[in-house]
Amino acid sequence: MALLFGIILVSCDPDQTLYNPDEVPLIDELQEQAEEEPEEEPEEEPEEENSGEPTGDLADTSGWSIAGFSSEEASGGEDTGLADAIIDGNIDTYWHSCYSGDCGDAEHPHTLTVDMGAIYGMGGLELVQRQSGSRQVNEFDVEVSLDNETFTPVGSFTLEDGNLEPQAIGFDVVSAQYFKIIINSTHDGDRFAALAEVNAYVSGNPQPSGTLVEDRSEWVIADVSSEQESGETTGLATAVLDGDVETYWHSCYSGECADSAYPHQITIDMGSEVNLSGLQFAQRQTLSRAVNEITIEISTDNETFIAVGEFMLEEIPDLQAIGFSATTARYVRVIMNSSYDTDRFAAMAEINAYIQN
Ligand SMILES: [Ca+2]
Ligand SMILES: [Ca+2]
Repeated sequence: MALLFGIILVSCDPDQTLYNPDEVPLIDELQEQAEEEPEEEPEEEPEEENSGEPTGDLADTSGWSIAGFSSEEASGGEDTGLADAIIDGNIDTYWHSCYSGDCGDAEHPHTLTVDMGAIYGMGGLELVQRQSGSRQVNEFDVEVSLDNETFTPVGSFTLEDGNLEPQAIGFDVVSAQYFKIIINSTHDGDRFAALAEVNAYVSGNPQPSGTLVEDRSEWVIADVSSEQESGETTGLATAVLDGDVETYWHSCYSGECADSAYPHQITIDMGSEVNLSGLQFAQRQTLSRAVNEITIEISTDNETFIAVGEFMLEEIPDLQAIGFSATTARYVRVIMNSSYDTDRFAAMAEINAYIQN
């Protein structure tokens, strides 16, 4: 607090500058000063309260990408200066608005658009200021979109000056795949801005973009941990591909495989590579042996599998979808980690996929 109080005192005094001559400025600050016009001291404005508490939990950002930005600093003088530094999970790397080259005159508003890869129920953001305390974001707007074309405003917010901890903002839950941060001012009153990290508060399973596969006739079961060959309708893994929610795969409970237990898994061969953006599930319609926690993995060769995320299926008979960042895949493996009844058996009526063209 003492440091913050000191900074405010200095910035209010027109006879002093923000830069302490006893300190050696950072290289990028020297570059910024060299290119900027002298500015009047910014007026002190009362801090606005953020609108409310966020709803949901912080998202898994591993499938995220940058969908757009107004400018970024690519000179290498920043660590890294590029827009994708805000989603790399490292608070010491940051995006910086451009101050060199053709874009060197970039000024507010600065924008950053993030593609979350799937459609989330989004109820807030967590943002981290640049850790040096320079170019701290002050006022910003947030807009969201399903297609990266039509954006809807969700609110105007502020970040605290000199608070290097994650700062949360909340808004009414909205469906979004993309969110845009529009930075309107920084606390130093200058035209530059920087931001170290951003994450979103989300709730529920992400929903897929793209379209549901209509024809699964070329699909086959590539592997299954166990299946029940008698006594079920039908019990075999192929039942998840027959288009009938009344037929279902059931983990083995008789014969030599009768001790099969979690984790269970089904691996589907979709016959050719697709741009896979999600899966659709139907639990066994009686909800007996309903599956709870799952891990989804994908592969192009049925040998090397990449996890796209861990999810929880709902205990409902309705069709339910899970979306993730679209990725090329021919094989998809659903690893079932637990059941709602906590017993060792599992059942599943249908598995289908969403793909993007
Ligand atoms: Ca970062
Ligand atoms: Ca079926």
